[in-house]
Amino acid sequence: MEENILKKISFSAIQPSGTPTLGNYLGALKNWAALQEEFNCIYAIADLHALTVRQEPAELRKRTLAAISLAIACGIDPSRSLLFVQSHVHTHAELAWILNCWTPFGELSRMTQFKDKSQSHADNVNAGLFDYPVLMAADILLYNADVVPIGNDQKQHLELARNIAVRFNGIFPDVFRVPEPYMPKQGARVMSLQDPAKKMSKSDPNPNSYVSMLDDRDTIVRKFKRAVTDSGAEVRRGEGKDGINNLIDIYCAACGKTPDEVEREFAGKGYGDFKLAVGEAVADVLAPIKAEFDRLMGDKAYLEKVCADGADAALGVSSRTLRKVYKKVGLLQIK
Ligand code: AQP
Repeated sequence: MEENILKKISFSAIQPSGTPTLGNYLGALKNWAALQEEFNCIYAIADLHALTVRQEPAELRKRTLAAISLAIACGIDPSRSLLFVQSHVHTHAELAWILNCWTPFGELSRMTQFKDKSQSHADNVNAGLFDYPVLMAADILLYNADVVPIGNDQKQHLELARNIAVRFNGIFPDVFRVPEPYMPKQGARVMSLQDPAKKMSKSDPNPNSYVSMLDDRDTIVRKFKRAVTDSGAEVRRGEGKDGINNLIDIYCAACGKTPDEVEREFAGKGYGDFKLAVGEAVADVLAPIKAEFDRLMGDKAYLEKVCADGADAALGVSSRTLRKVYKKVGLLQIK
């Protein structure tokens, strides 16, 4: 990683729990590449987090390498940013354990993602699912991140990470830097195409609810055609029009237009025309990324070298923080 001491540090991660969606792209990956101008960026593929819901082992391995490839295809430059797989860097799980001992049970019980996922995975409400935000806090705090670019859905988890850092610093001064959230202006929360009250998620069992970043043009256009809207006809934002509001947001993020411009552009046209335009705009954005992804997946040796170099560098940085924490909390140090 090319570190510029004048730049602040940004940390983000994505779980290889499915193929990243348009939501992951507009809420995260798209901004990650741009952030490299302003920050020293650290990007992790959070495979340990993915284990909090059941994964098919061979699939998880494939998706982890694919996530590295997709991150690079979106413009993350491994010679400029730190890009690695979370389980390759043992300090993450180790710091998470220490932070567990400074995180009240009650605070974790309030996390809405835990409540939601406990319902959607009622047959497997495991301790890791409950502890997910503490591992996320460890990810961030290990690297002294100043900012964490996140979608709206991760705001509560980041607040928890900040609380953990402040509480820990209150007992052991100056150990952690307290991170700030960094929210994109557009596309911060992309909703499901089948239930626009729910966010778009890569692990949604209904593939029509999300656009995968690797879907082909016809599939993308078809999914938008089938997107659930209301019984109205005018392309206008409004109360009770979650589906159309979501499509307008997506179109704005894909084309760089404002909602007012979009409403003017589609004045007098119906939902059908609009859905087609959104589908085509999204397909245009994703096509070059998919082409680069396919090229990179053909060069496994390169992807594995990126992982190995990233893990080495991440271990170097994060070990310094972990050693400091171990010393502060009273774990015996030997040479
Ligand atoms: N629908 C979304 N809109 C905007 N941003 C989103 N993000 C996720 N979904 C949306 C942002 O993507 C980044 C990586 O997310 P993640 O993979 O770590 O976990 P997640 O938020 O739980 O994403 P998914 O797709 O919903 O995964 P599953 O289905 O496995 O739970 C984060 O910055 C997130 O805000």
